Amino acid sequence: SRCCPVRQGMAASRSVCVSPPQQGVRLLLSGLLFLLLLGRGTALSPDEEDSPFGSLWPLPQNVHIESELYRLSPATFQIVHSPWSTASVGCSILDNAFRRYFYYIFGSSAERNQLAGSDVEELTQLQVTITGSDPQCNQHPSVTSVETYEIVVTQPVAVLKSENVWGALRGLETFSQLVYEDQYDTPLINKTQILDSPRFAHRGILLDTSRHYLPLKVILETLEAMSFNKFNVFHWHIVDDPSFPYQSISFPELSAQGAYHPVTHIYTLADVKMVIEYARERGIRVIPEFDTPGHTQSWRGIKNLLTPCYNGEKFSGTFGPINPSLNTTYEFLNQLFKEISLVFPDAYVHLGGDEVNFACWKSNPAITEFMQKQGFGNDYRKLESFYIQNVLDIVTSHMKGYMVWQEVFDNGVKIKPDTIVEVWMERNAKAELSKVTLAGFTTILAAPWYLDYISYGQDWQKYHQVEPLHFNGTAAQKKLVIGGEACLWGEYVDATNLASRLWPRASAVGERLWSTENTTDISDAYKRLTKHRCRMVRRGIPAEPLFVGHCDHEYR
Ligand code: CP6
Repeated sequence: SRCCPVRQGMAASRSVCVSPPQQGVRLLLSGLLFLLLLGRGTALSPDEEDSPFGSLWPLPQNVHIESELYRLSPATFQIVHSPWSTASVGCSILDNAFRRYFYYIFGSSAERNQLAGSDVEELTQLQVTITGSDPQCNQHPSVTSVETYEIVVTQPVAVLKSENVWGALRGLETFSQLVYEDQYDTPLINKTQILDSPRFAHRGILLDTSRHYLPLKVILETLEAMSFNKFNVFHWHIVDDPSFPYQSISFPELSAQGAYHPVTHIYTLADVKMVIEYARERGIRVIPEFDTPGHTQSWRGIKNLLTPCYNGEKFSGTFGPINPSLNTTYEFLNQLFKEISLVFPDAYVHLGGDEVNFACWKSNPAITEFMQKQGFGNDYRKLESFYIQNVLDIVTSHMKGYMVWQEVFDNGVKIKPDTIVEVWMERNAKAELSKVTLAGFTTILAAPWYLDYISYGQDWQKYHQVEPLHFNGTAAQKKLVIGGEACLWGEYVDATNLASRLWPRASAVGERLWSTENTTDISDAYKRLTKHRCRMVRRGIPAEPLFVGHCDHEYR
């Protein structure tokens, strides 16, 4: 059956607050509504398959949907700055978002005649009010950005209020999700009140552009899809062993020798700036990861940077992690991170530090000698710590904060108190969260959300059911968990399958990180996510299906 006012109207027939009602009450109410709708001459029966929350995803923290309906006409509807807003035309981040969301709300139906619904009152405007003295139109989002917003949909104008542009962007997405179409394609919206803010401040997606080069278009599409799911961090695992696509200004030989192709498979400064601006316009931070000292095989363009590995007495012909024993290593890293600090505006860079293989370091006589001189004995973790501490000092000197993978903490490296430790190992992840937060570090969780791991069936449910704060710790410890990331490592992903592998499975992570802890009704989530997935498809993201079925838009 097609999307019609009965389905959503039924769903919205009562005041809906965040916990779904009892089945009995629900049946009674839908029965009553059925009669009511029959009275209005609508011939379709109520459909139990809709969520009371329609297609909202992630579920806002406080939602109140009423039965009263308004229609929207693409010919007259406007998204505008309210006269009381501290922002106005010229705040390009909002002007552009208004245009984008107008298009998402009406799509191609903007051309069509609106035949039906003349008995329904019209909603003519969405007025957006920024209340803060600084709307932050020209700023970049940060970990402390306020994303709270409030929506009141009532006749004749709807109002969206937020302190600054970041909340407004989230609210525009939610508003667009409230609009649906009846059987005559008339856009409708229920009388609604929403007060919403994220549960976690850091809601990230990791893309890996080293295992496969991802064309700019794919990255931008991902950022767009992230905004549909209220993600706010793009963790750009930009380089790794297989390739080095970042074109450095200071060290062009890195991509010249390390990229899959020195011209076509690189990200130029202009490309990087475009990614950052496209992300900013959607309230998304870009955190680049330059993973060292391991995962650096592609950095071969720099002479004497990687450790030569030995076979007994002689050079084996292969190279290992970055050589931590040479001064030239740190001179190079200082130059590189100076550039990175200027190119990427976010307050944080990710320094990796994961999976360092000590075998090559162990084989190299010069490293052995350095170990003796430093008094490290046989403990290569001390050598790793020495290296990482140098890198941390370099990055600090360029006024950046840093994120690291959990091994850096596990190996006892001295890290600044505001370091963010990313927990990625599935085994003992809860114990790790306890340990990291007990030591007072801020942390984000990635371990349960490795989306490159695929299996038969609806694994999104497993991602949705994760509770990031279910670990042993005090309230103060739990406060240190600022969010999480869905990781899409690139071994088996390129432009051909990225979108369908990521969406809507990452949407489950998006809801876990945005909505309340008790947003756990999996059958309600299924209904909303099915529609949300169809909406992503309609908006051009080839998100894979959850299960058998069809999308309403397939008929149009
Ligand atoms: N690449 C880098 C990877 C992984 C990590 N770092 C990884 C390891 C194990 C799994 C998934 C990904 N491919 N640089 C670890 C953070 Cl299961």
